[in-house]
Amino acid sequence: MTKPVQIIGAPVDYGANRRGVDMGPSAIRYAGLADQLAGADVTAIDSGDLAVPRAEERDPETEEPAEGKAKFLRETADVCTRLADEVAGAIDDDSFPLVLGGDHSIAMGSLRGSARDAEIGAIWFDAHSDFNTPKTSPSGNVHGMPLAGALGVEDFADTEWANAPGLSEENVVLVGLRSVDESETEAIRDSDVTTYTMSDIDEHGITDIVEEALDIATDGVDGIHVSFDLDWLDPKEAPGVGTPVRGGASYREAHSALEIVAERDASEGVLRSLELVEVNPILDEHNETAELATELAASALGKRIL
Ligand code: 5AB
Ligand code: MN
Ligand code: MN
Ligand code: MN
Repeated sequence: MTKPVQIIGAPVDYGANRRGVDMGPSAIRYAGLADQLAGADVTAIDSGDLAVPRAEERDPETEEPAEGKAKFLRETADVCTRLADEVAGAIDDDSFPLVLGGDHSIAMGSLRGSARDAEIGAIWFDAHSDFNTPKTSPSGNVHGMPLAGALGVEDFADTEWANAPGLSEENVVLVGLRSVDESETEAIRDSDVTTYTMSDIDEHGITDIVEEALDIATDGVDGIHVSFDLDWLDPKEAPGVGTPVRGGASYREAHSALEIVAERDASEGVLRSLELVEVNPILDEHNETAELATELAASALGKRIL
């Protein structure tokens, strides 16, 4: 990455069922993010964390918005709006936004910011498809909805904060799926997003799949956002996540995927923004998931061994 990288922490846990994911940005910094980025020859500026009021600060009398079952939707909208401004501001300053979560609900802010004044694509590395809406969600947790939100599916279509008008389904690719709700399956089939399951990775190998994902995501757009949920990895590699699912990507597959992204970026300048989400240090073992996140950031931003 030749641009200076601007680190933006989003210590949000409104979207997840489990407390602790709000400490993700601290854990990732503590695990040595600055050193890892320096090792990748990246110039990094840490702009600190967004101010995120604690869930407990909310007036318990406050009613949830009428849009159905979605917990903390109003608070999520507020943070995502501010995050979108930060991300768009970094891009305007000719830096590269690296967003640290926090739960995955923040992706609506990242994507909306990245898509401001631009057509973008997205690659979504995740065990889950995050394609629920307040009407279909089995849990009411907004971290299961951000892709539907950013694409303006159903209730999200008219929001001034969730959908990213510069992002089209044709340029969205989900990689490594292994846990998709029934309601999500229908919505995905009705959409123009491209999906690769873990079985596709078994069959074709991670390198071919990611090359293909890059072809699709970058086709005819100004650049891409990479959204990386740490639960994409197998829980043996990344235990510090709130919704682990067995049978995930291996340590090497995860690095390999992001190394291929970095290579494509080096030759074609395709990468516009990156986020690493769902690191929960309370559920982690010796901060190893946070440490993995720092290494993966370095791989995505072009770290070379030789
Ligand atoms: B994550 C589930 N589909 O909607 C839901 O970690 C899980 O951001 C969502 O991918 C997992 O609650 C959200 C069952
Ligand atoms: Mn996710
Ligand atoms: Mn997930
Ligand atoms: Mn196949």
